Amino acid sequence: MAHQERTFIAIKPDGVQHSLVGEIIKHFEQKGFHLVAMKFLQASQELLKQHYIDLKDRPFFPGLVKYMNSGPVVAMVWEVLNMVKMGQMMLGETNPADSKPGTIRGVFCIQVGRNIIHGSNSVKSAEKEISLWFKPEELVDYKSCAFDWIYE
Ligand code: IDP
Ligand code: MG
Repeated sequence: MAHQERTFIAIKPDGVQHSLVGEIIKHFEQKGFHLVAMKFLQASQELLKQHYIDLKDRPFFPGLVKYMNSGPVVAMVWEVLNMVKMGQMMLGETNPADSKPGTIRGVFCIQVGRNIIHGSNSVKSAEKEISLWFKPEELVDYKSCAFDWIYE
């Protein structure tokens, strides 16, 4: 059976303000990602500083935290085979200017500081991020009726 990995994906405040929540979720749903958890919240500065801790010494860090805290976000956990590669393919590059046209960042945004979506970039960071944003009981375990039509 195909081994699936979990990733943490967040629609950032600009994605929410541009009314792209449904559109973005549709991409993951239709591609065949398996939804495990989802919530709508305005993240605290503390949570965001933890989330982006690896970037704390970068010059854009204060602006990044302010941007991410400026409005609500949609936090999600999705499961998919080979999630790092698949996530990169779906999201595009960090800088929308370098993102291919078919990717979420390639289609819906222009600048790196307003790139509308976050996705984990390793299995380890996904685990860290999921435990930061979700309690274990918020992760739902169920079988998708489409599983055997998505995986061979
Ligand atoms: P990622 O989101 O593609 O994993 P990271 O390098 O981890 O990219 O950076 C996290 C986030 O920080 C980016 O998605 C973007 O919102 C923001 N960011 C990264 N580099 C810059 C920059 O040079 N200026 C402003 N914001 C940046
Ligand atoms: Mg990153």
